Amino acid sequence: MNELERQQAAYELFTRYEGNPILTAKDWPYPINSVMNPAAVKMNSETLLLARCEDMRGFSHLTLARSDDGFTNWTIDQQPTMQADPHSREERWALEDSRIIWLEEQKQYGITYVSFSDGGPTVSLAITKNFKTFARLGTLLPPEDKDACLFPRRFRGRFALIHRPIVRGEAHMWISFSPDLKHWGDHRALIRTRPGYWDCHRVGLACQPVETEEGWLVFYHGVRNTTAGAVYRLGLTLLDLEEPWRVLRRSDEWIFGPSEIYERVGDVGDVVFPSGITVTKETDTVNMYYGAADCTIAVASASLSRIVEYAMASPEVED
Ligand code: BMA
Repeated sequence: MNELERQQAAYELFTRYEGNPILTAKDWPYPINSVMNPAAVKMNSETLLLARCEDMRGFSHLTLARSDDGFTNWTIDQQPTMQADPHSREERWALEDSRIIWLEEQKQYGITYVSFSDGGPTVSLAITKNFKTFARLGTLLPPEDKDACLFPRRFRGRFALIHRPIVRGEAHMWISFSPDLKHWGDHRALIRTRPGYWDCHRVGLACQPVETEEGWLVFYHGVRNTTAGAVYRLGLTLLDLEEPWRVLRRSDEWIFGPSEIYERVGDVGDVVFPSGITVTKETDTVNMYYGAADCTIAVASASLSRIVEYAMASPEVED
């Protein structure tokens, strides 16, 4: 692929579902202002979304929606599935933006989410087998931190976590390691903002990492601040399969950005915020779920092999 072919491929990777947005506040069984930024996973043959809902105080909680085909006929929990505990300093204000990964060793799903603590946003972990009962394991790292997800298994004996701390006012993606999912260290900057680019002001993990033969596909959101506000778009990286702290490839261009009216206009306009992806290897398809303009949830689909092909055609990253 030459550069122009690669840009064309980036533009064509994802196709929006014609029924977008698939979930809005009006679909909810109880009053909310908006719904956005869902974690996504397939359990048995069902698609589960753990959506962030903002109530009319401006506080968020997480609620589960399920569908057989991942596009229509959503069954939504009648009340919040995971609420912030107002008596806990750790999650005083809200629960936001979760990601889900299947933990192979624990044989449970690991849910990393933002808990808005007294001291600012931070990353917490809960585990569940069934999305009905949840064991909350507490915060993983100090504030200010967001956009986190575990990998499904250990690397050289240690679990790995991608997250996005704010350090010296800068928002880069980091990777940290733990022997027990509780004590974290060996923190390393993984993916940085790029001066001049569409992702020059902030980057953060989008969906949970996707394992392929070529490496881990890690989608991330990139932000550019403009005179009209921040624009949130999606980029792609490929991490080494055995050593995920090594970034092999990174897309030059964004691969998905706000263009439809429901992505451009809302509580926060010009935002696409993918946070969950489901993969069906038999049909070579992925469904990517995203918050649109901090108001609704939408979905776009792509061919997994074309994403990998595009990632392999993207520039190599120097250490
Ligand atoms: C980020 C997060 C997301 C939100 C996005 C756009 O910082 O707070 O939840 O969707 O901003 O407003």
